[in-house]
Amino acid sequence: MMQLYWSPRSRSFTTLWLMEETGQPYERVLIDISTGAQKSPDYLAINPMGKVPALRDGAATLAEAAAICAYVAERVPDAKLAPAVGDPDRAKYLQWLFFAPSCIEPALIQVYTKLDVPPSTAAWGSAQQVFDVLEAALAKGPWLLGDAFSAADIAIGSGLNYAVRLFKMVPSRPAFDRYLDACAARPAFQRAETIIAG
Ligand SMILES: N[C@@H](CCC(=O)N[C@@H](CS)C(=O)NCC(=O)O)C(=O)O
Repeated sequence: MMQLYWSPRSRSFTTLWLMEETGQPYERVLIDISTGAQKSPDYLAINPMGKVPALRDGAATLAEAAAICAYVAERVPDAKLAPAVGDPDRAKYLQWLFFAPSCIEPALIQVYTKLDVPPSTAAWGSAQQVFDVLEAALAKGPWLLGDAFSAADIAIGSGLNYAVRLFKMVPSRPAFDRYLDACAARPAFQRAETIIAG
């Protein structure tokens, strides 16, 4: 059984939602970041960044929420969380999966710190551009890949929910509201919300 290392009220939410979507049993291992448990030698051996979430699957361990999304989507193919290799939709699936940590995360840090970086230098362009591009991608819906929900929606939906609804760092837009309502209506999302509350 896979083990998910997590902490309440943290970015572990993405991976809790993911594991709940698989419908498979998994074990939650509490690493309470308010106690510093994430800096213990045992945990640093799993994630040298000393951050949650992380995952153990037998002899394999990995960290980084988006990587865990990719890993679990492949590990539990019956959950249909990723287009198969060779399916043209897999291209956009990978693009949006990487967009979450590569563009949404730094865009939010930019909003938070008011960091002034030329858009041509910043890997994410600008926060404005990131959310404009996301709005266009979500215009049709219901999901990033159209009718098929995927692990990319878990990575992007978690980030957007954090930015728009939990921390109100980014003003909502009609496409964001529709998408976040659809995410929040998923039973797995709701179970993850209960777990993350601690
Ligand atoms: N890049 C990581 C970020 C994980 C992260 O920022 N985790 C925070 C909680 S939200 C953490 O563990 N902080 C504790 C610390 O740094 O001591 C991911 O996407 O999984």
